[in-house]
Amino acid sequence: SRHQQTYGQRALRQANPTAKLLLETIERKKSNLAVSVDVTKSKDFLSIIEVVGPFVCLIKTHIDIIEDFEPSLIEQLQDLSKKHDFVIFEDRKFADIGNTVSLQYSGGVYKIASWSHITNAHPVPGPSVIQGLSSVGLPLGRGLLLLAEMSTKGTLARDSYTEDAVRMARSHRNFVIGFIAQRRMGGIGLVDEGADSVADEDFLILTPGVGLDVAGDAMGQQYRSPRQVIFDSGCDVIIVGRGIYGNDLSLVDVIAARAERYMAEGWAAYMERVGS
Ligand code: 5FU
Repeated sequence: SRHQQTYGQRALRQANPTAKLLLETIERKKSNLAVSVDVTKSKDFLSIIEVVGPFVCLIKTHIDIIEDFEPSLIEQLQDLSKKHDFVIFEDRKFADIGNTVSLQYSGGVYKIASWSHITNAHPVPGPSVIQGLSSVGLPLGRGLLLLAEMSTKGTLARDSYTEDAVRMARSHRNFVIGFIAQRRMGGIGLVDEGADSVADEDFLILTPGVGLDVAGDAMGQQYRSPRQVIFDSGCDVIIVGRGIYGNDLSLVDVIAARAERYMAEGWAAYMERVGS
């Protein structure tokens, strides 16, 4: 089945340029690791990306938590993306009417669409959230992930909500490249409508809530291991934040070593999955 194909084989079949870029980057760097850089100072943000850059396929940002944000930070992020060959994902979680999200995505202080290859949206408003974002992002070749599931305790994104997210994505396959989710979905499997077109769809599954040393945090986060995520659940990319940058941002060698460890575990689980 699809999830036993290699990332490189899957890249060849993707029509969306961002989905293709991510799969090609994973294959080239032999890394299915994304690092979530959730720090509040530009200096720390850049120094963490500089040290983990060689080990990642993707850097995930929350640009609105940076206290000393200036537009030049985006140029530096883009320079690092070229230098280290990674894709950029602003984890904005849009969730409003189409007109509002199109303005939030294109404008304001951050102008997310101008620099972030990938962003994401909650399905809660219905298909109009995709239409609004797509009006901005599709002409730029961007890709969207729908939040079909979350990693948090007590999440409401489950059962029929998750199935409807898959149906929404299916109707917008030119722009929706996959899901934030805890397991493989789309294609044959969850919400299999039986159509031929379903058999050849290939959504990317990016999965947060990954950690090797602790089970969760004090605010509802829940962690699983790279092997549980990639091998057991058939996801494509592990997203790791505090498990890599830790709580002492000055320990750059330790941060690099942790990134290397998660990269190795994520890749070993993938090799096991594709049977090589
Ligand atoms: F959609 C989600 C989700 O379901 N869980 C998450 O943890 C997003 N996240 C993000 O992944 C969250 O906003 C953080 O940026 C990151 C996880 O960070 P951690 O430090 O690895 O817990």
